[in-house]
Amino acid sequence: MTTPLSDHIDAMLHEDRVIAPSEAFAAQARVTREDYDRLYRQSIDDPQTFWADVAGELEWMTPWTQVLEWQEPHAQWFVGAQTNIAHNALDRNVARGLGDKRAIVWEGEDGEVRTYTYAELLAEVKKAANALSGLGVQAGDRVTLYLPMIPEAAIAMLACARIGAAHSVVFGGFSVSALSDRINDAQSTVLITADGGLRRGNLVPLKANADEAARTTPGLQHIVVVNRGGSNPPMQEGRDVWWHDLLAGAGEEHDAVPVDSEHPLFILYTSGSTGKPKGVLHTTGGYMVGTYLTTRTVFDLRDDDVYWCTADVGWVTGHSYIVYGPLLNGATVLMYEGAPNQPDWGRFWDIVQKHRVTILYTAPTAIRAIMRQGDAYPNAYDLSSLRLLGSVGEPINPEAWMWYYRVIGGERCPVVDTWWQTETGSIMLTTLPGAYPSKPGSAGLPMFGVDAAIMTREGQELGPNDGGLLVIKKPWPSMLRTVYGDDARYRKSYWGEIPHVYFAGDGARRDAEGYYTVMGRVDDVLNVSGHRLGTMEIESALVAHPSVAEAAVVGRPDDVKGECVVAFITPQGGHTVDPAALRAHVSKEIGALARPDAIIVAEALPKTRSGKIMRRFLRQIAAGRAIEGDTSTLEDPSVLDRLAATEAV
Ligand code: 6R9
Repeated sequence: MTTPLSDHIDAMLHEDRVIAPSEAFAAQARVTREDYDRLYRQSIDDPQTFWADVAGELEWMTPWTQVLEWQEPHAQWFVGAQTNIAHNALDRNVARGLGDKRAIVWEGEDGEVRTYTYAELLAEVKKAANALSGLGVQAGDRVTLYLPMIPEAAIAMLACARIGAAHSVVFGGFSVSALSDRINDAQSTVLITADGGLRRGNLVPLKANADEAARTTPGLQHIVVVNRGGSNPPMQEGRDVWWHDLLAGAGEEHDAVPVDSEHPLFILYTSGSTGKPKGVLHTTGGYMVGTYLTTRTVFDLRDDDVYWCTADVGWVTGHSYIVYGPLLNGATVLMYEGAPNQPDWGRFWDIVQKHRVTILYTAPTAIRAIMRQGDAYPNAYDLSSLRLLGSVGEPINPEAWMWYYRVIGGERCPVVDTWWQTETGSIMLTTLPGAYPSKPGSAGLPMFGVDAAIMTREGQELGPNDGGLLVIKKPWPSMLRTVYGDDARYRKSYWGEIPHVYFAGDGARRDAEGYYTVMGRVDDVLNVSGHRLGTMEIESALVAHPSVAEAAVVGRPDDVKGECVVAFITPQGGHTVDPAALRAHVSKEIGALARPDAIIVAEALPKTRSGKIMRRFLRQIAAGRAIEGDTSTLEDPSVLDRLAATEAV
């Protein structure tokens, strides 16, 4: 926990532009400034009434007896109530007349388009629910999903929710060992995957990875395979079954299983500051209410919107803002399978034009990558359907914000920068469009029910413009409930760092008007292209290679990825280091996203006399900066000069 606040801080502190929403937008906004002020106050002063009102818009099979039961650090929301989130997302919307409305419009990387209405999606989910039950999956069980961005990913998630099984979605870019670890940690008996997913014209071999992972997952009994690529992978008799065969044989009738409000909905693994990823556990009722409300208000959602979130369902943004939040609201969700530059960097704008997308929610890394290619790509398309833009995953630098606003939004669309985390389940900080003006680079104001503050490590609350640690002082409905199988880690990581508050792990400051600017992680977690990676995970992968004795991984600011991975290693005696082999090894251990951009091979790493590696100095060296700070605690300060003089490979 020694990382200084990120280098973005300077640029952001000097940013003072304020962009007000257009009068046209403000006039029709779902939440006006007065609404926000009043509702925010109520949500903090009288959360029970505020949340009961929101929850009342959804269907519950049994009502709650109490809105919140808080025994720090454990919350129960809508105590005693029973509901089902898939029922609320599908049956409820069909019942209120949305059966023929498009729920999912999917575009494959190869240009294929498939559409599901709410009635069609419900029918598929019912069959999938019956199919999973047929494989012996019961309420309370876990099912692992390792899928590309295809409609079956959403169908499988909703089918799990419908029968009360928790899904654990593993991002398709993760490696065999990452998949196997997650299957074992969740003790899943069923894995749903595909033969492959299309990425830059290639079929990512998901089934082959699943087969390899299954060698080290003794509890796994079934692998269900969606035929995405027509590639005919080997199928193991008795264990593997095609998704389409399974669904063809499944019954069409299915009533959603009422589950307790606190029944587990999903586990999603995310990197922390220690080696092993944390299985963040979310439960049903509070998560449902949180994603429902935030999708509606943050995106100012309307009946005729075509809403596109470019995230992958393997990340929390895909869970909350591709699947649950938008479908609970009866929205039309666009889902895209592939890469943003396939066949070229105009792909996003081609999709916006073709499907008349009205709301676009993407990540700063994508914006910066596209921005680099020049304005010609977006300018070649008709983007006039867009009315709202969103950003998520990492701090957005003011330049990228302005470009997004100007070139993509035509200075017509508000940009909502949304800060939240896997753990928070739904958006926590943002400037509601139409209610308040945006300040580029600053996420903005707290969402309803979010009692945020900036504190010192000692728990002292800081005033305007002081940089410190972002904390949340009160429980909120969509908060994580625990770390799956490791409640001690939950208590320690989130409620044990600073007494009696939720510690987000981010550095931030708040200005005099209450706008929060989030600077980045203050722990040993990197944010590479909006994806969280633990430096210790990468270090363990590196030292597992025979040629590596010691490894220290740090982040380096990167114009496109936000941050990239720099690895300092010392070789194992008698071995020479092959950088290509090391990168391939990290890819195999974790996934391509964790591959070091630069590897610096050294004779020694900077260590204190007690043997602790001083990453602070490594970060300075990685960024090409002069060494700052007290080097006298180092065992051998001359190591720093030698490292700075070493070329990366
Ligand atoms: C939703 C998501 C969470 C971490 C978080 C922070 C960073 C996300 C941000 C942002 C600044 C924003 N982060 N959104 N930083 N401004 N708008 O990304 O979840 O993958 O768990 O990452 O991402 O550092 O702590 P997750």
